[in-house]
Amino acid sequence: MGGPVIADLRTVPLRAPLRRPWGPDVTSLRVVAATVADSAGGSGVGFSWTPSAGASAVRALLETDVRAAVSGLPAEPEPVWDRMRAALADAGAGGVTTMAMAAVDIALWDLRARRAALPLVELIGRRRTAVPVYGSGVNLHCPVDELVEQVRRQVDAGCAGVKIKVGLPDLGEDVARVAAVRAEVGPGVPLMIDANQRWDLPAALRAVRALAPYEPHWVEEPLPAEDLRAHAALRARCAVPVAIGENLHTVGRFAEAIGVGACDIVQPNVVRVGGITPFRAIAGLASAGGVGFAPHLLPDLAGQLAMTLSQDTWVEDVEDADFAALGLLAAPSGVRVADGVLTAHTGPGHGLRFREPNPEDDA
Ligand code: SMN
Ligand code: MG
Repeated sequence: MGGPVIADLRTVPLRAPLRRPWGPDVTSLRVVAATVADSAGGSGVGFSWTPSAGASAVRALLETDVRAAVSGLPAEPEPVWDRMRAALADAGAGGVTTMAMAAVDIALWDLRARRAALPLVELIGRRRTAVPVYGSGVNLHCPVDELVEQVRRQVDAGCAGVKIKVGLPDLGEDVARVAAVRAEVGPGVPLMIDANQRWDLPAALRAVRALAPYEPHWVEEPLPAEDLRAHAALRARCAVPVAIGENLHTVGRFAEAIGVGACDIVQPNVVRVGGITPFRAIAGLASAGGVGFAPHLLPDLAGQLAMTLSQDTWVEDVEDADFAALGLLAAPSGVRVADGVLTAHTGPGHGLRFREPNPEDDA
């Protein structure tokens, strides 16, 4: 007799308005919550997530191809992940496919931990009691005084570092903003700059040279994410560490990025890469390849996983954008950010239970 098999997959769309919009076109975040039930009466909760495109496509994939592919399989994340990858291959190796796969993978890890009556962190193996948090913001559109106020709040709250957006059309304006933030936080606080792919190689070289005097801890996504060679060329010609990964979608692409020397730090997003199973594989690659590891967003889950990794890391916290602050949870998860560190004392599983949907969620 084998173990329990997957008996049911249900999905629910949720929409969370942002108290501080991330831009004119990003006023709410979308989550697709998924519940996987097994043949032994167990269940687990997973989710997909996106700030803009993809939620409807992800839900459609889950409701059609993914459900058909996983029904009746052993309710274990690793074999199910392989099966999902094969079943979705014609739709592409990563992107909406991995975003959909993540919902099932996360649900199966939750289910495994609940079956064992253990918090997910304990099931995987806790290596630390807390992880530091850095303050982040989607703030390229914010006037400089608001930007400075934001990083001040974050430093006052104990954040271990701060990250701001750069990549304005006028490099002089970027320099003035980074200078103002560095002056506000002082020399000792790690200050990261994130260009969200806005430069080409000559522009990145110019910008990084102009911003280097403010000692950025890293420059994030200086170039189009798919151009790993250009990142390697930039790294060869500038001293500021390069961080990429929020727009890489597969373990293979992370291996390639590390292999060609595209970055100093990798930043997988646990949803975009396909869930906990590949996220942990990428952490292993980073560790073996001697590059840093800093999860992209989703501190509610990435923070729990960070506690189980061999390498030290920190997690990214955007003001008002954790699941509790977004009003997405039915009950407190046990994940908490206070005094600049994230702690997790959840019940069995990852502790994330989503609220019921309402009519606005489907709009
Ligand atoms: C970012 C990307 C996507 C959504 C929010 C924020 C940003 C980051 O690039 O690194 O935080
Ligand atoms: Mg980024």
